[in-house]
Amino acid sequence: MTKKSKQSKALPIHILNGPNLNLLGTREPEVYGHTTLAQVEKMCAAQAATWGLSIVFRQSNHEGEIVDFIQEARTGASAVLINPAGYGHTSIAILDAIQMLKIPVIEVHLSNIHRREPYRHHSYVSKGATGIVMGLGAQGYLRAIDAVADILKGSK
Ligand code: CA2
Repeated sequence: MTKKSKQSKALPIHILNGPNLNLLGTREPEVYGHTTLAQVEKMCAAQAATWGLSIVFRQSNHEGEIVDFIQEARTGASAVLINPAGYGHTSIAILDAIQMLKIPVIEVHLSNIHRREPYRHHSYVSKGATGIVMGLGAQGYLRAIDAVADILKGSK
Protein backbone atom coordinates (compact mmCIF):
# COMPACT_ATOMS: atom_id res chain seq x y z
CA MET A 1 0.00 0.00 0.00
CA THR A 2 1.32 3.45 -0.84
CA LYS A 3 1.70 5.93 1.95
CA LYS A 4 -0.72 8.82 1.62
CA SER A 5 0.73 12.12 2.77
CA LYS A 6 -1.73 14.12 4.83
CA GLN A 7 -2.25 17.46 3.05
CA SER A 8 -4.56 19.76 4.93
CA LYS A 9 -5.75 22.88 3.12
CA ALA A 10 -4.70 26.13 4.79
CA LEU A 11 -7.44 28.07 6.52
CA PRO A 12 -8.42 31.27 4.68
CA ILE A 13 -6.89 34.66 5.35
CA HIS A 14 -9.56 36.84 6.93
CA ILE A 15 -9.52 40.37 5.51
CA LEU A 16 -11.45 42.73 7.77
CA ASN A 17 -12.45 46.28 6.88
CA GLY A 18 -13.73 48.91 9.26
CA PRO A 19 -16.21 51.76 9.08
CA ASN A 20 -16.93 53.71 5.91
CA LEU A 21 -14.72 51.52 3.74
CA ASN A 22 -17.93 50.31 2.06
CA LEU A 23 -17.86 53.73 0.36
CA LEU A 24 -14.36 53.31 -1.02
CA GLY A 25 -13.94 54.63 -4.56
CA THR A 26 -16.94 56.92 -4.29
CA ARG A 27 -15.48 59.86 -2.29
CA GLU A 28 -12.07 61.45 -1.65
CA PRO A 29 -10.32 59.59 -4.49
CA GLU A 30 -7.29 61.86 -4.02
CA VAL A 31 -6.74 60.25 -0.60
CA TYR A 32 -8.14 56.72 -1.02
CA GLY A 33 -8.06 56.10 -4.78
CA HIS A 34 -10.75 55.09 -7.26
CA THR A 35 -10.86 51.38 -6.48
CA THR A 36 -14.06 50.17 -4.85
CA LEU A 37 -14.10 47.71 -1.95
CA ALA A 38 -15.68 45.08 -4.21
CA GLN A 39 -12.72 45.50 -6.57
CA VAL A 40 -10.27 45.25 -3.66
CA GLU A 41 -11.94 41.97 -2.68
CA LYS A 42 -11.51 40.55 -6.20
CA MET A 43 -7.87 41.66 -6.33
CA CYS A 44 -7.20 40.07 -2.92
CA ALA A 45 -8.84 36.78 -3.92
CA ALA A 46 -6.73 36.65 -7.09
CA GLN A 47 -3.52 37.50 -5.20
CA ALA A 48 -4.19 34.90 -2.50
CA ALA A 49 -4.89 32.30 -5.21
CA THR A 50 -1.41 32.85 -6.67
CA TRP A 51 -0.14 31.52 -3.33
CA GLY A 52 -2.69 28.69 -3.20
CA LEU A 53 -4.53 30.55 -0.46
CA SER A 54 -8.14 31.70 -0.09
CA ILE A 55 -9.74 34.67 1.63
CA VAL A 56 -12.80 35.65 3.61
CA PHE A 57 -13.46 39.36 3.01
CA ARG A 58 -15.61 41.38 5.38
CA GLN A 59 -16.57 44.96 6.18
CA SER A 60 -18.50 46.43 9.07
CA ASN A 61 -19.37 49.88 10.32
CA HIS A 62 -19.85 48.50 13.86
CA GLU A 63 -17.06 48.09 16.40
CA GLY A 64 -18.61 45.08 18.17
CA GLU A 65 -19.15 43.26 14.89
CA ILE A 66 -15.49 43.74 14.02
CA VAL A 67 -14.59 42.29 17.44
CA ASP A 68 -16.84 39.30 16.55
CA PHE A 69 -15.06 38.90 13.19
CA ILE A 70 -11.67 38.90 14.94
CA GLN A 71 -12.87 36.30 17.47
CA GLU A 72 -14.06 34.09 14.60
CA ALA A 73 -10.58 34.27 13.13
CA ARG A 74 -9.19 32.52 16.24
CA THR A 75 -10.33 29.18 14.85
CA GLY A 76 -11.26 30.00 11.25
CA ALA A 77 -8.29 31.86 9.81
CA SER A 78 -4.61 31.27 9.07
CA ALA A 79 -3.96 35.03 9.29
CA VAL A 80 -5.80 38.35 9.56
CA LEU A 81 -5.43 41.48 7.47
CA ILE A 82 -7.25 44.37 9.05
CA ASN A 83 -7.91 47.90 7.90
CA PRO A 84 -9.57 49.12 11.09
CA ALA A 85 -10.24 52.50 9.44
CA GLY A 86 -11.22 55.14 12.04
CA TYR A 87 -11.43 52.50 14.81
CA GLY A 88 -7.67 52.00 14.60
CA HIS A 89 -7.29 55.38 16.26
CA THR A 90 -9.83 54.77 19.02
CA SER A 91 -10.56 51.13 19.76
CA ILE A 92 -8.94 49.32 22.67
CA ALA A 93 -11.63 46.62 22.24
CA ILE A 94 -10.32 45.82 18.74
CA LEU A 95 -6.74 45.78 20.06
CA ASP A 96 -7.78 43.42 22.89
CA ALA A 97 -9.41 41.05 20.38
CA ILE A 98 -6.34 41.11 18.13
CA GLN A 99 -4.04 40.39 21.05
CA MET A 100 -5.96 37.14 21.67
CA LEU A 101 -5.01 35.85 18.21
CA LYS A 102 -2.12 33.42 17.81
CA ILE A 103 -1.86 33.93 14.04
CA PRO A 104 -0.16 36.67 11.97
CA VAL A 105 -2.02 39.99 11.88
CA ILE A 106 -1.18 42.64 9.30
CA GLU A 107 -2.63 46.13 9.74
CA VAL A 108 -3.34 47.80 6.40
CA HIS A 109 -4.08 51.46 5.68
CA LEU A 110 -4.68 52.80 2.20
CA SER A 111 -3.15 56.14 3.13
CA ASN A 112 0.04 56.91 5.05
CA ILE A 113 -1.56 57.90 8.36
CA HIS A 114 1.65 59.68 9.45
CA ARG A 115 1.37 62.19 6.61
CA ARG A 116 -2.15 63.10 7.67
CA GLU A 117 -3.86 64.88 10.57
CA PRO A 118 -2.17 64.36 13.98
CA TYR A 119 -5.23 62.48 15.32
CA ARG A 120 -4.56 59.76 12.72
CA HIS A 121 -0.91 59.26 13.69
CA HIS A 122 -1.59 56.81 16.50
CA SER A 123 -3.15 53.40 15.95
CA TYR A 124 -4.05 51.12 18.88
CA VAL A 125 -4.16 48.20 16.45
CA SER A 126 -0.45 48.62 15.63
CA LYS A 127 0.52 47.36 19.09
CA GLY A 128 -1.09 44.00 18.29
CA ALA A 129 -0.01 43.76 14.65
CA THR A 130 2.74 41.53 13.32
CA GLY A 131 3.34 44.09 10.58
CA ILE A 132 1.88 47.22 9.04
CA VAL A 133 1.41 48.26 5.38
CA MET A 134 0.31 51.82 4.68
CA GLY A 135 0.33 54.47 1.99
CA LEU A 136 0.20 52.08 -0.97
CA GLY A 137 -3.53 52.37 -1.68
CA ALA A 138 -5.34 49.17 -2.64
CA GLN A 139 -2.01 47.62 -3.62
CA GLY A 140 -1.17 47.56 0.08
CA TYR A 141 -3.69 44.76 0.61
CA LEU A 142 -1.88 42.69 -2.01
CA ARG A 143 1.52 43.31 -0.46
CA ALA A 144 0.09 42.33 2.92
CA ILE A 145 -1.15 39.04 1.39
CA ASP A 146 2.36 38.44 0.03
CA ALA A 147 3.79 39.05 3.49
CA VAL A 148 1.31 36.67 5.10
CA ALA A 149 2.02 33.98 2.48
CA ASP A 150 5.71 34.32 3.22
CA ILE A 151 5.18 34.08 6.98
CA LEU A 152 2.87 31.06 6.62
CA LYS A 153 5.31 29.31 4.29
CA GLY A 154 8.07 29.78 6.87
CA SER A 155 5.94 28.38 9.70
CA LYS A 156 5.12 25.09 7.91
O1 CA2 B 1 -5.97 54.99 5.06
C1 CA2 B 1 -6.77 54.18 5.53
O2 CA2 B 1 -6.95 53.07 5.04
C2 CA2 B 1 -7.62 54.56 6.74
O3 CA2 B 1 -7.73 53.42 7.57
C3 CA2 B 1 -8.97 54.96 6.20
C4 CA2 B 1 -9.92 55.47 7.27
C5 CA2 B 1 -9.26 56.57 8.11
O4 CA2 B 1 -10.11 56.91 9.19
C6 CA2 B 1 -7.92 56.12 8.65
O5 CA2 B 1 -7.35 57.21 9.34
C7 CA2 B 1 -6.99 55.68 7.54
C8 CA2 B 1 -11.17 56.08 6.66
C9 CA2 B 1 -11.94 55.13 5.84
C10 CA2 B 1 -13.02 55.95 5.20
O6 CA2 B 1 -13.32 55.39 3.97
C11 CA2 B 1 -13.70 56.22 2.99
C12 CA2 B 1 -14.17 55.61 1.88
C13 CA2 B 1 -14.57 56.37 0.83
C14 CA2 B 1 -14.48 57.72 0.88
C15 CA2 B 1 -14.02 58.33 2.00
C16 CA2 B 1 -13.63 57.57 3.06
